[in-house]
Amino acid sequence: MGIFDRFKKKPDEPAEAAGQGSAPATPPADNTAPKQGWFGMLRSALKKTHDVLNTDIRDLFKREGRLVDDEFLRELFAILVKTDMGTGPAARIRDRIATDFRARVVHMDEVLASVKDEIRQILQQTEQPIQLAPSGPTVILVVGVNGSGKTTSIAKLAHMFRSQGKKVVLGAGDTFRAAAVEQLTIWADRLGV
Ligand SMILES: Nc1nc2c(ncn2[C@@H]2O[C@H](COP(=O)(O)OP(=O)(O)OP(=O)(O)O)[C@@H](O)[C@H]2O)c(=O)[nH]1
Ligand SMILES: [Mg+2]
Repeated sequence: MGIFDRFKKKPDEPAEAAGQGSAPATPPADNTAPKQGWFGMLRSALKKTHDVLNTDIRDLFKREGRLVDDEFLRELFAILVKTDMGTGPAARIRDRIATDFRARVVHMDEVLASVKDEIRQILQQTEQPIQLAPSGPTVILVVGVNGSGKTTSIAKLAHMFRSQGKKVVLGAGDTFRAAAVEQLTIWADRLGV
């Protein structure tokens, strides 16, 4: 089965717990990969966003369409915030829908096309290079809501810095979180940090 075939599998397959206190992200071991697989884990992590966008946004609409007014925009904003995308992107999408459709009766497909287009634009923001300290160690503090990919991103950064010949030290910031240290230790072992 190819990588993309995995994404095509039906979403109602058994999935690990997602969202709050997400399943710890660990690198895929050569012969000991968990049954669900690496891409299954990614799919599980995005399940909450996927479900909210697919269900709650659809519930906003009536079969005959819905007037885009302040109430609609308020409801849309609340649904978008629930996906954990952050209030900034949620406000951007709400404002885009207001610009495109305010005072019109719309159907879901029209609105979804604009939502998707705006999300694509948000994801295409210009990258900001990491500023390293001119001398001595650089400290990078990674913060984010539960399950948003902090530890995975830390592992990616560690890998990148290591491949540039830099030395990396990993430290768990929230040692009260279940398995915080163990999870980092597994990544560090795999990365040779
Ligand atoms: N689709 C997708 N999934 C990701 C990405 N980064 C991480 N994940 C998945 O999201 C889930 C959570 O990732 P973590 O790196 O553990 O997130 P975290 O922010 O450290 O989670 P907590 O420590 O529980 O708050 C894991 O299943 C990861 O495999 C990404 O860039 N894309
Ligand atoms: Mg983490």
